[in-house]
Amino acid sequence: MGSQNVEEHDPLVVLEEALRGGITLFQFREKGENALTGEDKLNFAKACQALCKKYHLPFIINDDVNLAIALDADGVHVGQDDASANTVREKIGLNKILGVSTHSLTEVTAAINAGADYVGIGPVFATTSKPDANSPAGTTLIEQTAATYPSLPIVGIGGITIDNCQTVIRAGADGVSLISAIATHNEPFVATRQLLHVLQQVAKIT
Ligand code: TZP
Ligand code: MG
Repeated sequence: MGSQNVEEHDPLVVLEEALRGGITLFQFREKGENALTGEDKLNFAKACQALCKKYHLPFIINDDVNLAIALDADGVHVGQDDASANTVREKIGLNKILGVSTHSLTEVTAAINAGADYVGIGPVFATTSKPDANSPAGTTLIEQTAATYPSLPIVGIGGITIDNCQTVIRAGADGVSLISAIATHNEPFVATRQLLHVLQQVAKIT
């Protein structure tokens, strides 16, 4: 999430409610038309990181490897158009989390070879949070990846809600990554709690 994804609440309130509600990792993703830049972005990132520390949860940064290094963040997430996963792994070292967005089995294999700790696969469903997202891809690549690399952590992303998140886990994902289902909910704490409950139910039977 970034400040640009939030509608009615203060983004730090949304983040703290999500942390209290049970998210397991936060990715700082400040980008797009209304995103903060420069000093404002830096200060907002620091405030998000402090909240994640308070709840003892990983704080990772999307795209901005230099910011991740400057803040000693817990990791970095890169897409196919960002710095190459190999370069990022070299820069951040082996003790940080590296996540890579992938859209084909070839990209998944390359991410593994570059030292990715997990892959993001999506958009599974239609999303309004990423204007340049590919068209919805469903769960096929999640299924193929889980079958090919059973021990690789997979997160599904894109248009995931309380009503469709179970499909993503059943397809073989280990977790879901989502923005609007929490960030634009009028009660982010309640939204997170409910998502967690539904995900725990499906995890028991998969
Ligand atoms: N990458 C693929 S879809 C997406 C990103 C960053 C946006 C996810 O946001 P939402 O609101 O959960 O669809
Ligand atoms: Mg990116």
